[in-house]
Amino acid sequence: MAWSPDKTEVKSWNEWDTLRHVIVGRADDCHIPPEEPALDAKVPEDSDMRGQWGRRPQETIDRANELLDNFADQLRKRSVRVDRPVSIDHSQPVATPDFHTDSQFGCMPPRDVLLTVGHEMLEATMSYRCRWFEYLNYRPLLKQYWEEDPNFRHEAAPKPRLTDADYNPDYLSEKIGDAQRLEWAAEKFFVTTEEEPLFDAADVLRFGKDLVVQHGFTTNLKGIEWLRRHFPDHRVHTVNFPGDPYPIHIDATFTPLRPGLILNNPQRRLPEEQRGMFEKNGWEIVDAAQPAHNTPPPLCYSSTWLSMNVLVLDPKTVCVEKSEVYQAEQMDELGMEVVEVELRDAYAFGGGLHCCTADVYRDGDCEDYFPKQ
Ligand code: DAV
Repeated sequence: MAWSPDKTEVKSWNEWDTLRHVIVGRADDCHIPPEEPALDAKVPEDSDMRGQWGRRPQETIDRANELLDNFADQLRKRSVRVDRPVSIDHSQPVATPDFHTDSQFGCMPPRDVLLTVGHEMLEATMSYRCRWFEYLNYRPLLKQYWEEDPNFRHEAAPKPRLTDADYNPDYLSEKIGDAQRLEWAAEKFFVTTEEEPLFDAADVLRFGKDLVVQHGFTTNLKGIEWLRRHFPDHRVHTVNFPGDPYPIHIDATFTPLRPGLILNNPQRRLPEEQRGMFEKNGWEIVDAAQPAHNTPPPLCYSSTWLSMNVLVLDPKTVCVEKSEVYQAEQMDELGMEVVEVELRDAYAFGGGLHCCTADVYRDGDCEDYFPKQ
Protein backbone atom coordinates (compact mmCIF):
# COMPACT_ATOMS: atom_id res chain seq x y z
CA MET A 1 0.00 0.00 0.00
CA ALA A 2 1.29 3.48 -0.88
CA TRP A 3 2.29 5.83 1.89
CA SER A 4 -0.20 8.48 2.97
CA PRO A 5 0.63 11.49 5.14
CA ASP A 6 -2.68 11.06 6.99
CA LYS A 7 -1.83 7.65 8.34
CA THR A 8 1.07 6.72 10.58
CA GLU A 9 3.04 3.70 9.51
CA VAL A 10 6.45 2.64 10.69
CA LYS A 11 8.48 0.87 8.00
CA SER A 12 12.03 1.21 6.75
CA TRP A 13 14.25 -1.59 5.50
CA ASN A 14 17.28 0.23 4.16
CA GLU A 15 19.21 3.51 4.04
CA TRP A 16 18.16 4.75 0.59
CA ASP A 17 14.55 4.07 -0.47
CA THR A 18 12.33 7.18 -0.72
CA LEU A 19 12.07 8.78 2.72
CA ARG A 20 8.53 9.80 3.75
CA HIS A 21 8.64 10.18 7.52
CA VAL A 22 11.58 10.92 9.78
CA ILE A 23 12.53 12.09 13.26
CA VAL A 24 14.88 15.10 13.44
CA GLY A 25 16.60 15.66 16.81
CA ARG A 26 16.76 18.77 18.95
CA ALA A 27 19.67 20.46 20.70
CA ASP A 28 17.53 21.26 23.76
CA ASP A 29 19.24 21.05 27.13
CA CYS A 30 22.26 19.27 25.67
CA HIS A 31 25.03 18.59 28.19
CA ILE A 32 28.67 17.71 27.96
CA PRO A 33 28.54 14.69 30.26
CA PRO A 34 30.95 14.18 33.16
CA GLU A 35 33.83 11.76 32.79
CA GLU A 36 33.03 8.07 32.60
CA PRO A 37 35.03 5.15 31.23
CA ALA A 38 33.43 4.79 27.76
CA LEU A 39 33.34 8.49 27.10
CA ASP A 40 36.92 9.14 28.13
CA ALA A 41 38.07 6.54 25.66
CA LYS A 42 36.22 8.29 22.87
CA VAL A 43 37.00 11.95 23.46
CA PRO A 44 40.14 12.61 21.41
CA GLU A 45 43.19 13.18 23.57
CA ASP A 46 43.73 16.71 22.30
CA SER A 47 40.05 17.64 22.52
CA ASP A 48 38.89 20.89 24.11
CA MET A 49 36.21 18.83 25.88
CA ARG A 50 38.57 17.02 28.21
CA GLY A 51 38.08 17.95 31.84
CA GLN A 52 34.91 20.00 31.45
CA TRP A 53 31.26 19.10 31.71
CA GLY A 54 27.84 20.68 32.17
CA ARG A 55 25.08 22.28 30.14
CA ARG A 56 26.22 23.71 26.84
CA PRO A 57 26.02 27.51 26.47
CA GLN A 58 22.51 28.66 25.57
CA GLU A 59 23.62 30.59 22.49
CA THR A 60 25.16 27.43 21.02
CA ILE A 61 21.98 25.47 21.82
CA ASP A 62 19.88 28.16 20.13
CA ARG A 63 22.09 28.19 17.05
CA ALA A 64 22.03 24.39 16.74
CA ASN A 65 18.24 24.40 17.12
CA GLU A 66 17.91 27.05 14.44
CA LEU A 67 19.80 24.77 12.03
CA LEU A 68 17.87 21.65 13.04
CA ASP A 69 14.57 23.52 12.66
CA ASN A 70 15.61 24.74 9.21
CA PHE A 71 16.58 21.20 8.21
CA ALA A 72 13.17 19.95 9.38
CA ASP A 73 11.49 22.68 7.30
CA GLN A 74 13.56 21.80 4.25
CA LEU A 75 12.42 18.19 4.55
CA ARG A 76 8.79 19.21 5.06
CA LYS A 77 8.95 21.33 1.91
CA ARG A 78 9.93 18.15 0.09
CA SER A 79 6.81 16.47 1.53
CA VAL A 80 8.65 14.46 4.17
CA ARG A 81 6.71 14.20 7.43
CA VAL A 82 8.99 15.30 10.29
CA ASP A 83 8.57 14.60 14.00
CA ARG A 84 10.69 15.99 16.82
CA PRO A 85 11.61 14.50 20.20
CA VAL A 86 10.52 15.97 23.53
CA SER A 87 13.64 16.72 25.54
CA ILE A 88 13.87 15.37 29.06
CA ASP A 89 15.84 17.25 31.73
CA HIS A 90 19.39 16.20 30.86
CA SER A 91 20.82 17.81 33.99
CA GLN A 92 19.33 14.94 35.98
CA PRO A 93 21.84 12.32 37.10
CA VAL A 94 21.58 8.70 36.05
CA ALA A 95 21.55 6.31 38.98
CA THR A 96 20.92 2.58 38.89
CA PRO A 97 21.85 -0.06 41.48
CA ASP A 98 25.13 -0.43 39.53
CA PHE A 99 26.38 3.07 38.75
CA HIS A 100 25.88 6.79 39.12
CA THR A 101 26.76 9.62 36.75
CA ASP A 102 25.97 13.27 37.30
CA SER A 103 24.29 14.25 34.05
CA GLN A 104 22.92 12.98 30.77
CA PHE A 105 23.67 13.94 27.20
CA GLY A 106 20.87 15.16 24.88
CA CYS A 107 18.45 14.31 22.07
CA MET A 108 20.11 15.63 18.95
CA PRO A 109 21.10 12.24 17.44
CA PRO A 110 18.08 9.89 17.39
CA ARG A 111 20.10 7.65 15.02
CA ASP A 112 22.30 6.59 17.92
CA VAL A 113 19.39 5.25 19.98
CA LEU A 114 16.64 4.12 17.59
CA LEU A 115 17.11 1.31 15.09
CA THR A 116 14.26 0.99 12.59
CA VAL A 117 14.11 -2.41 10.91
CA GLY A 118 10.94 -2.99 8.93
CA HIS A 119 7.95 -2.31 11.17
CA GLU A 120 10.06 -2.31 14.30
CA MET A 121 11.86 0.45 16.18
CA LEU A 122 14.37 -0.95 18.63
CA GLU A 123 15.84 1.09 21.49
CA ALA A 124 19.55 0.24 21.62
CA THR A 125 21.27 -0.77 24.86
CA MET A 126 23.72 2.14 24.48
CA SER A 127 27.13 1.84 26.07
CA TYR A 128 27.69 5.15 27.86
CA ARG A 129 26.22 5.59 31.33
CA CYS A 130 25.12 9.14 30.52
CA ARG A 131 23.00 7.78 27.65
CA TRP A 132 21.22 5.04 29.63
CA PHE A 133 17.90 6.94 29.71
CA GLU A 134 18.23 8.70 26.36
CA TYR A 135 15.33 6.68 24.88
CA LEU A 136 12.97 8.68 27.14
CA ASN A 137 13.36 11.68 24.79
CA TYR A 138 11.72 9.59 22.06
CA ARG A 139 9.07 7.78 24.12
CA PRO A 140 6.29 10.33 23.37
CA LEU A 141 6.81 9.69 19.64
CA LEU A 142 7.09 5.93 20.02
CA LYS A 143 3.93 5.91 22.13
CA GLN A 144 2.13 7.85 19.42
CA TYR A 145 3.32 5.48 16.67
CA TRP A 146 2.29 2.50 18.77
CA GLU A 147 -1.19 3.92 19.20
CA GLU A 148 -1.62 4.97 15.57
CA ASP A 149 -0.02 2.02 13.75
CA PRO A 150 -1.38 -1.40 14.75
CA ASN A 151 1.57 -3.12 13.08
CA PHE A 152 4.29 -1.09 14.79
CA ARG A 153 6.60 -3.18 16.98
CA HIS A 154 8.13 -1.11 19.76
CA GLU A 155 11.08 -3.03 21.18
CA ALA A 156 13.83 -2.32 23.69
CA ALA A 157 17.05 -4.29 24.04
CA PRO A 158 17.96 -5.51 27.54
CA LYS A 159 19.24 -2.59 29.61
CA PRO A 160 22.92 -3.18 30.37
CA ARG A 161 24.43 -3.08 33.84
CA LEU A 162 27.37 -0.85 32.74
CA THR A 163 29.50 -1.71 35.73
CA ASP A 164 33.27 -1.21 35.51
CA ALA A 165 33.47 -4.76 34.13
CA ASP A 166 32.11 -3.39 30.84
CA TYR A 167 35.20 -1.28 30.18
CA ASN A 168 38.79 -2.27 29.53
CA PRO A 169 40.98 -0.56 32.14
CA ASP A 170 43.80 -0.16 29.59
CA TYR A 171 41.71 2.49 27.87
CA LEU A 172 41.38 4.58 31.00
CA SER A 173 44.86 5.98 30.84
CA GLU A 174 45.09 9.71 30.11
CA LYS A 175 47.61 9.40 27.29
CA ILE A 176 47.44 6.41 25.02
CA GLY A 177 48.45 7.99 21.73
CA ASP A 178 47.08 7.34 18.27
CA ALA A 179 49.75 4.77 17.36
CA GLN A 180 48.74 2.54 20.28
CA ARG A 181 45.06 3.15 19.57
CA LEU A 182 45.45 2.12 15.94
CA GLU A 183 47.27 -1.04 16.99
CA TRP A 184 44.51 -1.90 19.44
CA ALA A 185 41.81 -1.13 16.86
CA ALA A 186 43.53 -3.47 14.38
CA GLU A 187 43.57 -6.19 17.06
CA LYS A 188 39.89 -5.45 17.77
CA PHE A 189 40.77 -4.56 21.33
CA PHE A 190 38.23 -1.88 22.21
CA VAL A 191 37.16 -0.01 25.33
CA THR A 192 34.05 -2.11 25.77
CA THR A 193 34.54 -5.68 27.02
CA GLU A 194 32.37 -8.72 26.33
CA GLU A 195 30.74 -8.59 29.76
CA GLU A 196 27.21 -8.26 28.32
CA PRO A 197 25.55 -7.28 25.01
CA LEU A 198 26.15 -3.62 24.11
CA PHE A 199 25.26 -1.74 20.95
CA ASP A 200 24.40 1.74 19.72
CA ALA A 201 21.88 1.88 16.88
CA ALA A 202 24.28 4.04 14.83
CA ASP A 203 26.65 1.09 14.45
CA VAL A 204 24.07 -0.68 12.28
CA LEU A 205 23.43 -0.16 8.55
CA ARG A 206 20.35 -1.64 6.96
CA PHE A 207 20.59 -3.27 3.53
CA GLY A 208 17.20 -5.04 3.34
CA LYS A 209 17.78 -8.64 4.40
CA ASP A 210 21.33 -7.86 5.50
CA LEU A 211 22.38 -5.82 8.51
CA VAL A 212 25.99 -4.63 8.63
CA VAL A 213 27.22 -3.87 12.13
CA GLN A 214 30.45 -2.20 13.24
CA HIS A 215 32.37 -3.85 16.09
CA GLY A 216 34.11 -1.05 17.99
CA PHE A 217 33.88 1.15 21.08
CA THR A 218 30.09 1.34 21.26
CA THR A 219 29.11 -2.14 20.00
CA ASN A 220 30.66 -5.38 21.19
CA LEU A 221 30.45 -8.89 19.72
CA LYS A 222 27.78 -9.90 22.22
CA GLY A 223 25.72 -6.91 21.10
CA ILE A 224 26.02 -8.13 17.49
CA GLU A 225 25.09 -11.66 18.56
CA TRP A 226 22.09 -10.23 20.38
CA LEU A 227 20.99 -8.49 17.14
CA ARG A 228 21.47 -11.75 15.23
CA ARG A 229 19.16 -13.62 17.58
CA HIS A 230 16.70 -10.74 17.69
CA PHE A 231 16.39 -10.51 13.89
CA PRO A 232 16.30 -14.21 12.89
CA ASP A 233 15.07 -13.43 9.35
CA HIS A 234 18.09 -11.22 8.65
CA ARG A 235 21.74 -11.96 7.95
CA VAL A 236 23.88 -10.00 10.38
CA HIS A 237 27.45 -9.17 9.30
CA THR A 238 30.21 -7.96 11.59
CA VAL A 239 32.62 -5.39 10.15
CA ASN A 240 35.42 -3.30 11.60
CA PHE A 241 37.56 -0.49 10.28
CA PRO A 242 41.14 -0.74 11.54
CA GLY A 243 42.14 2.78 10.47
CA ASP A 244 39.89 4.44 13.04
CA PRO A 245 41.54 5.15 16.40
CA TYR A 246 38.16 6.07 17.94
CA PRO A 247 35.69 3.65 16.35
CA ILE A 248 32.21 4.71 17.34
CA HIS A 249 29.29 4.53 14.93
CA ILE A 250 29.52 3.35 11.35
CA ASP A 251 27.95 6.43 9.75
CA ALA A 252 31.05 8.55 9.16
CA THR A 253 32.87 5.51 7.76
CA PHE A 254 30.63 3.44 5.49
CA THR A 255 27.73 5.12 3.68
CA PRO A 256 25.45 3.26 1.26
CA LEU A 257 23.95 5.65 -1.29
CA ARG A 258 21.82 3.32 -3.41
CA PRO A 259 21.76 -0.37 -4.34
CA GLY A 260 25.24 -1.21 -5.57
CA LEU A 261 27.12 1.83 -4.25
CA ILE A 262 28.81 2.59 -0.93
CA LEU A 263 31.15 5.40 0.12
CA ASN A 264 33.98 4.32 2.41
CA ASN A 265 36.17 6.60 4.48
CA PRO A 266 39.64 6.37 2.83
CA GLN A 267 41.32 6.45 6.25
CA ARG A 268 39.13 3.63 7.48
CA ARG A 269 38.88 1.15 4.63
CA LEU A 270 36.92 -2.06 5.00
CA PRO A 271 39.50 -4.87 5.28
CA GLU A 272 39.92 -7.08 2.17
CA GLU A 273 38.60 -10.18 3.93
CA GLN A 274 35.33 -8.42 4.74
CA ARG A 275 34.63 -7.30 1.17
CA GLY A 276 33.43 -10.64 -0.16
CA MET A 277 29.69 -10.14 0.10
CA PHE A 278 29.90 -6.77 -1.66
CA GLU A 279 32.22 -7.95 -4.44
CA LYS A 280 30.32 -11.17 -5.15
CA ASN A 281 27.12 -9.20 -5.63
CA GLY A 282 28.55 -6.43 -7.79
CA TRP A 283 28.51 -3.65 -5.18
CA GLU A 284 31.05 -0.90 -5.63
CA ILE A 285 32.85 0.56 -2.62
CA VAL A 286 34.38 3.95 -3.46
CA ASP A 287 36.57 6.25 -1.36
CA ALA A 288 34.65 9.22 0.01
CA ALA A 289 35.84 12.73 -0.88
CA GLN A 290 38.03 14.58 1.62
CA PRO A 291 36.27 16.66 4.28
CA ALA A 292 36.27 20.42 3.64
CA HIS A 293 37.54 21.15 7.17
CA ASN A 294 40.79 20.32 8.92
CA THR A 295 39.28 20.24 12.38
CA PRO A 296 35.86 19.57 13.88
CA PRO A 297 33.99 22.55 15.35
CA PRO A 298 34.66 23.39 19.04
CA LEU A 299 33.46 20.96 21.73
CA CYS A 300 32.62 18.28 19.16
CA TYR A 301 33.00 14.52 19.74
CA SER A 302 32.98 13.60 16.10
CA SER A 303 35.72 13.78 13.51
CA THR A 304 35.86 15.91 10.35
CA TRP A 305 34.43 12.85 8.54
CA LEU A 306 30.93 13.98 9.37
CA SER A 307 31.37 15.19 5.78
CA MET A 308 30.15 11.74 4.68
CA ASN A 309 27.41 11.49 7.32
CA VAL A 310 24.76 12.24 4.71
CA LEU A 311 21.04 11.57 4.62
CA VAL A 312 19.80 9.82 1.48
CA LEU A 313 16.28 10.98 0.53
CA ASP A 314 15.89 8.55 -2.37
CA PRO A 315 18.32 6.65 -4.61
CA LYS A 316 18.97 9.80 -6.64
CA THR A 317 18.87 12.51 -3.94
CA VAL A 318 21.08 13.12 -0.94
CA CYS A 319 21.36 15.79 1.78
CA VAL A 320 24.96 16.99 2.20
CA GLU A 321 26.17 19.56 4.74
CA LYS A 322 26.46 22.93 3.03
CA SER A 323 30.15 23.59 3.70
CA GLU A 324 31.20 20.08 2.57
CA VAL A 325 31.93 21.15 -0.97
CA TYR A 326 34.15 18.20 -1.91
CA GLN A 327 31.58 15.69 -0.73
CA ALA A 328 28.86 17.52 -2.67
CA GLU A 329 31.03 17.54 -5.78
CA GLN A 330 31.61 13.79 -5.51
CA MET A 331 27.87 13.16 -5.07
CA ASP A 332 27.27 15.09 -8.25
CA GLU A 333 29.85 12.99 -10.09
CA LEU A 334 28.14 9.86 -8.78
CA GLY A 335 24.89 11.04 -10.32
CA MET A 336 23.16 12.12 -7.12
CA GLU A 337 21.16 15.33 -6.82
CA VAL A 338 22.51 17.24 -3.80
CA VAL A 339 20.32 19.04 -1.28
CA GLU A 340 22.53 21.43 0.69
CA VAL A 341 21.77 21.63 4.40
CA GLU A 342 23.58 23.91 6.84
CA LEU A 343 24.37 21.94 9.98
CA ARG A 344 28.01 22.39 10.99
CA ASP A 345 27.20 24.52 14.05
CA ALA A 346 25.06 21.63 15.35
CA TYR A 347 27.75 18.92 14.92
CA ALA A 348 28.93 19.29 18.51
CA PHE A 349 25.50 18.23 19.73
CA GLY A 350 25.86 14.70 18.41
CA GLY A 351 26.81 14.52 14.76
CA GLY A 352 25.75 15.20 11.20
CA LEU A 353 22.75 14.76 8.92
CA HIS A 354 22.51 10.99 9.34
CA CYS A 355 23.04 11.14 13.12
CA CYS A 356 20.42 13.80 13.74
CA THR A 357 17.68 11.79 12.01
CA ALA A 358 15.98 8.41 12.46
CA ASP A 359 13.85 6.75 9.81
CA VAL A 360 10.16 6.19 10.46
CA TYR A 361 9.03 5.35 6.94
CA ARG A 362 10.73 4.68 3.64
CA ASP A 363 9.10 3.17 0.56
CA GLY A 364 10.06 -0.32 -0.51
CA ASP A 365 10.15 -3.78 0.97
CA CYS A 366 12.72 -6.06 2.49
CA GLU A 367 14.82 -7.10 -0.48
CA ASP A 368 17.78 -9.40 -0.82
CA TYR A 369 20.62 -7.31 -2.26
CA PHE A 370 23.25 -9.98 -1.57
CA PRO A 371 21.90 -13.27 -2.92
CA LYS A 372 25.47 -14.59 -3.29
CA GLN A 373 26.81 -15.05 0.24
O1 DAV B 1 34.12 10.00 12.67
O2 DAV B 1 33.84 10.75 14.66
C1 DAV B 1 31.05 10.05 14.11
C2 DAV B 1 29.79 9.27 14.06
C3 DAV B 1 28.70 9.95 14.77
N1 DAV B 1 27.49 9.16 14.76
C4 DAV B 1 33.49 10.04 13.72
C5 DAV B 1 32.25 9.21 13.87
